[in-house]
Amino acid sequence: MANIVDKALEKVPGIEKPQTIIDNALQRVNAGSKKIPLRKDLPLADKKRKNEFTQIKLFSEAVNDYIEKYISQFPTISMLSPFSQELIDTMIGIDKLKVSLAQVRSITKRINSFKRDTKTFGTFLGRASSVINKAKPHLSFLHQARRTLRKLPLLKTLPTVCLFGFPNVGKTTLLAALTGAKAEIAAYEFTTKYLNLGTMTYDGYKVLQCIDTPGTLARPDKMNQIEKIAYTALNKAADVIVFIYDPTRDDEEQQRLLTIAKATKKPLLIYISKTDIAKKPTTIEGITDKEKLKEAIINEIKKAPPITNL
Ligand SMILES: Nc1nc2c(ncn2[C@@H]2O[C@H](COP(=O)(O)OP(=O)(O)OP(=O)(O)O)[C@@H](O)[C@H]2O)c(=O)[nH]1
Ligand SMILES: [Mg+2]
Repeated sequence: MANIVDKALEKVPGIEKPQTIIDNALQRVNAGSKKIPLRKDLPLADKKRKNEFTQIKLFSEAVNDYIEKYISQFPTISMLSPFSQELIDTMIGIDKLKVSLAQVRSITKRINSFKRDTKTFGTFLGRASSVINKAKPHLSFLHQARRTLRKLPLLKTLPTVCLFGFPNVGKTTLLAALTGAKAEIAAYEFTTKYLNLGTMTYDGYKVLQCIDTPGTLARPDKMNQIEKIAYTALNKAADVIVFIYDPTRDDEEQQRLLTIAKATKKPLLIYISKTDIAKKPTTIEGITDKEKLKEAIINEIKKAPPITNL
């Protein structure tokens, strides 16, 4: 159900180290050059030249095939959902990713540019290996990026509720209550470092998804990476926002964060957590009962325009 291009992120292939690419291509050269019969009547010099040419051809074909296969399995970034694009930008950097992909893709072009003018396979191999070795930082960058890409949360094409608020206010606790999703809950800040997902059924058969975000401080100009992830969910995935307000912590900073969430102009509900331990009445109006919150969410989802996260 996720965006079909986004789905390809799960299958982003790994890329080999320079020496492995070279060794694999050499294996192809060894296997292939034995199979090509040389006419017995050819002069020795011609036989030698032909043999060198065959090895050059096999090596460059092997590298070409490998790189082409790698690039073709990599999803086109611009076709991913805006949510995935922004998440990739925060966690990896889209520009860096594009540069590395272009550098790796250019390996074959660079090798092809001298393959015809090089007379011996030995000379060719030296130059080709140097081209491949020079791409090492880009190959390792892509290899690292793969780990992040494969674990990006794949949102479903479903109405989406985003739980948003300060650290430690009870967002993950609320996710568990609303959806049954089990994620780490702890009595310290920034427990959630990524996005937790859960789903909730309503009207008997309809489903909505709920995103629990990492805690955010009200400081959009100095955000850390964890906070940026929360803002990405807020801006690029949420159809409805649930702002969690904790009456046991500072009011002013939470009010500031609420103003930021309201600026998205998306439907917004306020849930007041920890009413069981709050010592003073809250300065803010909101829902305190989880069942009432559920009803209100469903109501807003029914009114909300169709799905943001496509
Ligand atoms: N008394 C009480 N404690 C709560 C309530 N909701 C959450 N807590 C506690 O508050 C602490 C933080 O809860 P979490 O659900 O991890 O909070 P969070 O907002 O997800 O925290 P981060 O992921 O760090 O942003 C935990 O110790 C919870 O058990 C509540 O309604 N009442
Ligand atoms: Mg949490």
